[in-house]
Amino acid sequence: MKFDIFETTDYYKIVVNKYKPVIDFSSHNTETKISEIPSILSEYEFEIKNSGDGLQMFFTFEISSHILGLGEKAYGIDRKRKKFLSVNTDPNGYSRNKDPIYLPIPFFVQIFNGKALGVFINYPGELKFDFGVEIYNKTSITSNDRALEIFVFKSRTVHEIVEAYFRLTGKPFLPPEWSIGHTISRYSYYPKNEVIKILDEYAKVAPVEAVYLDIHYMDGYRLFTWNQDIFGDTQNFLEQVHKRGAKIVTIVDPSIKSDQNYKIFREGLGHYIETPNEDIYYQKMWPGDSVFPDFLNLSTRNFWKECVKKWLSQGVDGIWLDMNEPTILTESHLMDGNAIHHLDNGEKIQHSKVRNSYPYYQNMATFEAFKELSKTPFILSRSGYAGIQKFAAVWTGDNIASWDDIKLQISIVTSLSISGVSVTGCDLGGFFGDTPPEMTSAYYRMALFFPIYRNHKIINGNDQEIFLFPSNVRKEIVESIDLRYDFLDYIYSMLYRSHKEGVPSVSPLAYEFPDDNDAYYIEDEYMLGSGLLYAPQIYEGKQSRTVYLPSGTWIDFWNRKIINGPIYINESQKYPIYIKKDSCIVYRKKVMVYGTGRFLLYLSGNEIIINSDGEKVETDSEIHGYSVELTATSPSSHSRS
Ligand code: MIG
Repeated sequence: MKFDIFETTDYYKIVVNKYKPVIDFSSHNTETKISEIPSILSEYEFEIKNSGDGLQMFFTFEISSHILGLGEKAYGIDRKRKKFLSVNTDPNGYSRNKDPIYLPIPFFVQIFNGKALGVFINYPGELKFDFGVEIYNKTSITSNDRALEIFVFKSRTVHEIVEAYFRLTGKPFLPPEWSIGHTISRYSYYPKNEVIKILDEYAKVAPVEAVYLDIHYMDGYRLFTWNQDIFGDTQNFLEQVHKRGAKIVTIVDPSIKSDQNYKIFREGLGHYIETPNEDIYYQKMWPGDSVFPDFLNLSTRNFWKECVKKWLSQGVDGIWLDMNEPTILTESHLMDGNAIHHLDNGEKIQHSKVRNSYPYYQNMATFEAFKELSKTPFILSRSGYAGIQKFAAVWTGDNIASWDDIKLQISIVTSLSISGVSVTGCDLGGFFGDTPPEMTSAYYRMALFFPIYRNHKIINGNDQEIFLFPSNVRKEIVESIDLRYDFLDYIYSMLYRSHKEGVPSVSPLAYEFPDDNDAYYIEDEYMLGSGLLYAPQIYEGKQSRTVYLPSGTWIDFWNRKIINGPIYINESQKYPIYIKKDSCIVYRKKVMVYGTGRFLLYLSGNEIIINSDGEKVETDSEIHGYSVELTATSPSSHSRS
């Protein structure tokens, strides 16, 4: 086994067998080569050995350890006593305990006895993670390849490790404000008059910031075309949508129809993934036989960028990148592992060794297209890899509507966020299945503080436009949407902070309270920023629930009652929201400071720093801040009118 170790102030990097990373995150860092084995590795009895054609790595795993991270997994937040596969995969719909799904991230934090170990395996081929399953007292990671690189973070606290991971793989992009409002989607809305009608109906009940157009808008599923019969006079269509204050986000797949008469196919020749015999690799996708841009290659990315620029120039506002694991329409959904990518240095490399980096590079090129047009980027991507947060928002794909899924989405979305992907959300209402109205309402309630808030449904599922719902449920959902808008400035501020400082937006309680064993069992509550805890009512037919508040002083947002944690309480409020002492939120455009501190916010297009008195410092913009007195009996509660 040959490996070299390098260090920076943030991490040790173990380069095995001279691995040249397909995504080089550390090239900008000043690293020093070291010859000693760092003590953190000895402490965890780190071991690496050959196993089959690949490698196996081991770390000690104590019985009371907890494991956070790994990106998008359809499991609870604590990954201990579980095995996971890191291969971008379209699972054909998923419910709890399906693995893998679309966006695994090979980064995890192991917490034990008040100390944390952070590990990131930078290798975009298949990896297996095993946290104490095959070997009771070991974390083990297996690859199919002998060359890869391992980052072990130097810090021993969860927050510092996650922040160092953000520094290494990149801070999240800042989404445009419209993208975090209420947005709607359907597989598929068409023709254009229907879209306009839906917007007009919605206008009577609730705000809609954007409509997502699914695959049927295209001409025979050819990328970057409109079906003229249903979206003819596109300029007029886009104008009408924009006049109604909404944006248009169009789906774009990676599959290009293999058709000599299709201009984009011809222009892209030379840029497609190949077979080992240097033929063009093709497979079935929506348009029939399709070819796939080789995004790992710079000239391919430039070709793609030009296509996206032309497309956006019409007035399209955002791009929705689906099927980019990449997925094809075969039984396994997986491309042939022997298909060939061409790297920029001329090297050829098998798909199986780079698969997970495919959506990363596709998103990079798409993002640059926005930038070159000086347009605020907005991409919603289904798949990705470590670092995807620099380019895109991510949604959790084809969930199957159920009461358990409503809870599961909290774990998935918050785990993505602490794995770097802070702009995330799930299909409200659930993608697969007929969702009863009150269940759709529970999705809206649960996701109240998720960065992305988009209603979406499969082609043969029930209609879930809320103006169609029975009046009692409609009222309930409108109430959730209104409440989200009351907090929208705070949600946006937390995304701004994530973008600026490289920290998660939403998180599981265990991220904020890693030394609290109980917190790892709490999967029906989440935090937004470090100051707001939300415990949604998500249990079928129940109006109350148990809420856990970890150690510290909490303020019930609705009645300003002070509650000292750790404590389990029974809560029957419709929207149980608690503010941690010494934090700051924004509600209905008011900045509210609870206790003391100094806080970074983003309001009306400006960065604002607030001091303890609720006064702005270091800014010119107008704000109406005040500090909230921390008394148990304050009469001036701000309950909803
Ligand atoms: O399932 O484009 O996850 O959101 O509506 C087939 C059609 C492909 C999967 C996406 C889903 C989208 C659908 N797509």
